[in-house]
Amino acid sequence: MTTRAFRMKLKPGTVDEYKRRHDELWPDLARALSEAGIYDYSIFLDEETLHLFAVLKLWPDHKIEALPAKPVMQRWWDHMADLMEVEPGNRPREWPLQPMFYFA
Ligand code: RM4
Repeated sequence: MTTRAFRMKLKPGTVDEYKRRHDELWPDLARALSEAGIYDYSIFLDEETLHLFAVLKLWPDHKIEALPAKPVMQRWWDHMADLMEVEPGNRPREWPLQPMFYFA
C-alpha cells in the first residue's frame, strides 16, 4: 500500500457546488477509481485559500496512471471544470504534497 497526496484549487464561490457534486459521485466513476486501485480517498478544503488537499491509498498493483485516459474520468473532469483550476483539457491542476509526518 502507498499513500499519495496532492493539492488542487477551487475557483471562488464554488465550495457548495463542489461538495454537492462529490456527494453525488457517479457510480461509474467510483467503479473506475476502485478498478484503478484507489481506496480510502479523502479531499479536504482549506476555506481560507480554497486549496483542496486530496489523500488516497493505492493497492500495490494499482493502475492510477491509466485513469486520465478513461472516458468517465474525462467526463468527470469536464463536468468539474467550471469549479476548479484546470489544465488545458480540463484535468484539474495538481500540486504534489510531500509526506512530513505519520502516526499509526
Ligand atoms: C476531484 C477531481 C479529482 C477526482 C475526484 C473524484 O474533484 O476531479 O481528479 O479524483 O474529484
